[in-house]
Amino acid sequence: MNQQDGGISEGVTIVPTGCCHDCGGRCVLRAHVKDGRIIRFETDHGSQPQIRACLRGRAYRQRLYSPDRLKYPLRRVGRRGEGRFERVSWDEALDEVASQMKRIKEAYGNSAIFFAGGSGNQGMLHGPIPVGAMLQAFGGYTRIWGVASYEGPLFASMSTYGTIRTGNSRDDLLNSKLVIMWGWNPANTVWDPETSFTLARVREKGIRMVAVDPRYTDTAATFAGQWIPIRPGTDTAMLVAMAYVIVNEKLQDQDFIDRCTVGFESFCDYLLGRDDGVPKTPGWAEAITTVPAETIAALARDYAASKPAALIAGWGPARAALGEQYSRAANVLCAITGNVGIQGGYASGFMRAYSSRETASGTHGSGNPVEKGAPPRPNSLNKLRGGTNPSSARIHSAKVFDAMLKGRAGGYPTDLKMAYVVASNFINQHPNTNLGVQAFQALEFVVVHEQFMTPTAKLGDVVLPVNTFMERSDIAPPWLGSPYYIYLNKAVDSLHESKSDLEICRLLAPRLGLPEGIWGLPEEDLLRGIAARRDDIDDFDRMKAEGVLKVRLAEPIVSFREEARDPESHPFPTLTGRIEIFSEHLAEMKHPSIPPVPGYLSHEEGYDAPLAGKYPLQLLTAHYKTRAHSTWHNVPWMREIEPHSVWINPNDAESRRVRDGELVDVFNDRGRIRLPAKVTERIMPGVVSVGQGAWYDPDERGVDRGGCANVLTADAHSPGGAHHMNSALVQIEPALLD
Ligand SMILES: Nc1nc2c(c(=O)[nH]1)N[C@H]1C(S)=C(S)[C@@H](COP(=O)(O)OP(=O)(O)OC[C@H]3O[C@@H](n4cnc5c(=O)[nH]c(N)nc54)[C@H](O)[C@@H]3O)O[C@H]1N2
Ligand SMILES: Nc1nc2c(c(=O)[nH]1)N[C@H]1C(S)=C(S)[C@@H](COP(=O)(O)OP(=O)(O)OC[C@H]3O[C@@H](n4cnc5c(=O)[nH]c(N)nc54)[C@H](O)[C@@H]3O)O[C@H]1N2
Ligand code: SF4
Ligand SMILES: [Mo]
Repeated sequence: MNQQDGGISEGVTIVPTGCCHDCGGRCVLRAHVKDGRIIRFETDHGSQPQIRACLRGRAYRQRLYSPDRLKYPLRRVGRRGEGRFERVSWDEALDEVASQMKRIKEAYGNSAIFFAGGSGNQGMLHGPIPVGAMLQAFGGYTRIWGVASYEGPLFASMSTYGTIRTGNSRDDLLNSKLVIMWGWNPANTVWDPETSFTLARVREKGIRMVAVDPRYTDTAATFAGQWIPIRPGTDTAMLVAMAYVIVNEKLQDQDFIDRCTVGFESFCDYLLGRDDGVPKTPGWAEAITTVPAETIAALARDYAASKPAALIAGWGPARAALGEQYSRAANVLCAITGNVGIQGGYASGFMRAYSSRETASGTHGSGNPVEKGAPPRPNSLNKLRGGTNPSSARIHSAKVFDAMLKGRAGGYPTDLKMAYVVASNFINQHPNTNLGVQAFQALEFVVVHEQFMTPTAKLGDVVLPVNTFMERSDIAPPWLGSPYYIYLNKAVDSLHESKSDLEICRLLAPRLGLPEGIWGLPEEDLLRGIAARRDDIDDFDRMKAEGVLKVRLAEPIVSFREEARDPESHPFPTLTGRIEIFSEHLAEMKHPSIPPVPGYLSHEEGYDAPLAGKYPLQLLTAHYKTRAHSTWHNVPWMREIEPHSVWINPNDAESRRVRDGELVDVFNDRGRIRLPAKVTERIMPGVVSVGQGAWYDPDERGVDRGGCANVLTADAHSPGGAHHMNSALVQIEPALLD
């Protein structure tokens, strides 16, 4: 492993490690360590596909060695949230946490403990994983359903295809004749490290690429030959109108439809307006989407004629009111053109391509005692294996704040009394941040494991300093589904008094009266155990030495290859064994917002809602180039590259006297944020965008000077679980000088 490399510089050891925040990647870093300090990073320059780190990973020294790292355990003094803390010893801090946990368990039962395990660390050993196991051994906890990232696409993928494994190997895009990147911006969001490189090759090969996005993204600018701006929240209308053109002009793949799908006729009834009298023509969609009817019809014809073609429906448009409908409609368009199960085609869906199989059950299991015996919640896909856990003991992540405030009286499964926060900037990253502050204020106890004093840590009663992945060892699987693992060798000792989440559990478990269990074992033994349960990690020592294991596949992945060829012998994993354009399972839900065939519906914060009279701008809260969520927010190099701002079209700016670079207020009934305006043609009129993840920082009047997007987003979700983070109506005005 730690090879000495005299060619680099005297006394430097190169440690193969990596980066594994929740950023769309998981990349190789090779740390040059001298005298116990990392002096520079390199990345993968080995065999293709290379797992090359992005700008954020390369800047990791500024995060690791930041003067703002939490250095020792802290205990709140003064009001919760005031931000005043005193330094305490680890013993004092852990005794306090253990005694509060025992008290709360005794008084209210385990379901009163809310576990906010976030996405900050994506390694398989550290972060929330050991804490979840500890809480489970302690008698259980309440947790969320409704993952902000993808609950809509997941619901759609499961209900259409019965699985989340719907992707093809990334380089299969080179076999496509047309690539439609719908609400998908991997030039910023990575979506596995080889994606941008592949898109560059696709472009070089002369394959036509189209971007459909209200913003002229870096992806559109770099790769696409055509940008189609579309009004947010209306994509379903355009997809449905494309299907109308295809069916009307008989461009569908009828053979594929007959062999592999159910419900095409019902879908045609909807398209042709047989049930509601409204044919879903391009003209109908133009009025809704602002996309010219000719553009819609041309893209439909092009997509149907350019077989194989890849329609990649990103998750951003699905992180919105009725996001499930958009994802379902995209899946159905892929299916009716027969682009499923073939090279160069794409099924869309959830889009995981590769995933290893666990050969034995993990140590952490899914036996949370609090969920035992709870019936499935309404609208869950409880008849399908592999969807979101349908337990009605869980609380949707958009409603946790409301649940904390109202409890059982508000119809929630329990009364929450404490939050155990690990690797999550919960307040900042969940909708309606101002409500979140109130909710956290109402709890009896809050403990936070963190690396920095985030807006959430500030609400802690006890804050425990955690080390980073440079200071411990771990294994990380890919973000979405490329075939590789990275092994993160510990590069330097833990800084200050910080410890890993695992070490914290090791010290806390005995205080909670729990046996040593897994926490007593050395890190490497645990990692060997994790690796041994994977059928594709055949050489642990080599992976550890090289810092990466690239799984060689016998052939590139094309999801549903067998199913599409011979659905009789290889049924799709749905209830009918076919792709479900019409879903009986959805029909049984009898929910007006879950039609059994996908369809366009308006909603309470749509462009045409009454509220738009007061708040006429549609807010997008896209994932930001220089941060992974709120992580890296406080890294100076990242701030320099792209300062935080609100994107606004010159038309909208002019009518509001907003000037480029000047401070503006973005507001609605939920709150007000203040940040500089970026006046740009790169966003369509009527739409503004605030990258998610900037740190909430309210002044004495409650104006958030940090520019946290979630001050403005609604704590709401669609019946299938989609978050509404891209469906907030707002207004903008120049900030008052003060
Ligand atoms: N740099 C960076 N990369 C990341 C992350 C990060 O925080 N920072 N986070 C990672 C994680 S955890 C996730 S889940 C993924 C998320 O990946 P995505 O969900 O794909 O990312 P977003 O940026 O939210 O959305 C993608 C695009 O959708 C567009 N969009 C939003 N609403 C609409 C709409 O109504 N219609 C259309 N057509 N387009 C719309 C946005 O303008 C944006 O360009 O990203 C991952 N990658
Ligand atoms: N408006 C809006 N909000 C969004 C989104 C959106 O598109 N729009 N996207 C959503 C999505 S897709 C996601 S996934 C969520 C992500 O939301 P979060 O999971 O809250 O992600 P982060 O904001 O990155 O916060 C992670 C925290 O973990 C800490 N951390 C890192 N490593 C460790 C570790 O090893 N141990 C511990 N204890 N802490 C660690 C970091 O310092 C950081 O503060 O945000 C969601 N929020
Ligand atoms: S932030 Fe993500 S994409 Fe960038 S280096 Fe780290 S793991 Fe890779
Ligand atoms: Mo996410």
